[in-house]
Amino acid sequence: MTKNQKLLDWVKEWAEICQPDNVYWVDGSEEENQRLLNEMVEAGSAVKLNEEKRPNSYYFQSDPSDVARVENRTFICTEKEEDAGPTNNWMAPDKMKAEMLESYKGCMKGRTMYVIPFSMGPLGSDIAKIGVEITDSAYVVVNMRIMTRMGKAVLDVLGDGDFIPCIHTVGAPLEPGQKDVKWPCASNIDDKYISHFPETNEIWSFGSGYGGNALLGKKCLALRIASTMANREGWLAEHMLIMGITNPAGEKKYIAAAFPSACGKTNLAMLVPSIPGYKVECVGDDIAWMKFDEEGVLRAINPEAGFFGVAPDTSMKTNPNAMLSLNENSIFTNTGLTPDGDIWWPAIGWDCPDGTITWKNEKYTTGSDVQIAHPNARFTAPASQCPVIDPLWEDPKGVPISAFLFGGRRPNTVPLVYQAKDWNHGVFMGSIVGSEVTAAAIGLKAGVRRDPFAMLPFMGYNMGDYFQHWINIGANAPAPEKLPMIFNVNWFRKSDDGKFLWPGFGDNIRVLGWILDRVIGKVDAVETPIGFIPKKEDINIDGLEGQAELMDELLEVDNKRWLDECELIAEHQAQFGDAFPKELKAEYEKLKASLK
Ligand code: OXD
Ligand code: MN
Repeated sequence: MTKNQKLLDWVKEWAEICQPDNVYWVDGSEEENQRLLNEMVEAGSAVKLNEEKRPNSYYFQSDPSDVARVENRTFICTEKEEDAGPTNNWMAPDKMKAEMLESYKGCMKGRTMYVIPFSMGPLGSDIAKIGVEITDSAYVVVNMRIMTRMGKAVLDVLGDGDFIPCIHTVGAPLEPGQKDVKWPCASNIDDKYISHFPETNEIWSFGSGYGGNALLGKKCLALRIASTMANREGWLAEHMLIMGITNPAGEKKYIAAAFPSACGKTNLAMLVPSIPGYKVECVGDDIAWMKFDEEGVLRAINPEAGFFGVAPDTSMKTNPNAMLSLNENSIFTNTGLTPDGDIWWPAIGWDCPDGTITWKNEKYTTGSDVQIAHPNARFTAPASQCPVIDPLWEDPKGVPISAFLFGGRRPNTVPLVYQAKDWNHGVFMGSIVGSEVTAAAIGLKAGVRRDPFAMLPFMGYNMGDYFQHWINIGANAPAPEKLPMIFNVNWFRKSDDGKFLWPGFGDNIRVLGWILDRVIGKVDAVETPIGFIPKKEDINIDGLEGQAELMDELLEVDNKRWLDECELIAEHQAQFGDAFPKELKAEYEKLKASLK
């Protein structure tokens, strides 16, 4: 086990509070994994999938009240409210802890308390961080085994060093003799809490067993807590994919890209290029931690070890490499379960078999009107199974980043691609990332939902201070000429009659190819008020029928529309008050002036 006294004391303290029937230290072995999975199958909370079709894979259905991250119950608890900023739910740490401790008392009665030591990042990397999650969910244990490096090896690396304590419970104690349900959780939304204490690096989660609410290494540690550590220590913890791109001349560069949820980040991270000669390799699909090395190069690691991807719409057409990653050793949650023991979701690429069991455990008969998979149904798959995983994806030094990409879903105004004029301008571009939403989709006013740097749900501190942190990273860069170039892309621009102007998916390599050419210094670009856009002839559209006629509209920068956009940007900036960096205000003024 461990001789780490802080860890031993902490586990003892929480065992006394939560009162589990027993405490079990997870070793991370395959034997242990099989035992836990078998126990869940026997208890009726998991189904083993057909061994011939999907070896060593398991199926789960959550409680219908516990299906996604609960943003309205996610809290940043700092002494001063302004340190959480205007975009987070805030509560004072003492008040939150007092309230939650009442709930934690006896919350694991009748259950096992699992202690999971885990590393975010390759074991021993000096960018990696060690956490320990206490949980009463075996589902969490088997998912953490895919998503992180976990178990005994982590304790060996930890020694008597420091760790980030993460407490999780499903919040459903069992009375003596009480039979467990398939997916225990707190049934009332107000009883769920996902609380972060960035000043003391602690995570307390109560009441949910699903995804980012429960697998605490991911959004809670690797983004919310890590973003505050990165701010203090001068590095970057970002909601970004990392990919390597090789061009036909054999030149390879790595880029990191941030997009709000539902913009195809996992698809882009492992894209299959539609034009010959290019190669894409995936380092990570969700999170990037980045630090300067001794030469002043910004290097990135993927802190995760697996993909926790949205299943619906994933298919051999939209993302063959994701589909191939989940052929075996995977976990599926809230998809459909077919009569022959496999999984199904909408747009998977074949018809749903008659008799499929839905995520709500109903039976589907052909033509019936039931929801087969929840829209946020997920697969958990080892990254090592991705056919295009990058050879350096576990390199403890990380990979050198040459470019950052931002983007969102913008049916108008924003061109297919444009490049920032310099670092601060690029930070400005990141700060205005957003996607168009329809009123129906989220029950709010239709318009652009700003999601700066795609970090809105994942910020551990004041977003205005975060913008300043990005400005400072540029200002203090050890070798400014080696800073990544910054780009914005928009795959989703539409014509006035509502048709997409760009094919997307594998054809996005055509835009990435231009970005690579800019990074290498192969092509010039056209300066516009918003930044540099490609010369039309520099984007390869060979073989795309009818595309040539669309390029002017796709790359158009309409000053009038951008002046309207400036009004919206001003509204967005106003919420940050004094925390808003003067450098970004200056970028805004420059943009406005150049549009007139
Ligand atoms: C995710 C998200 O689950 O960004 O990765 O919502
Ligand atoms: Mn994400």
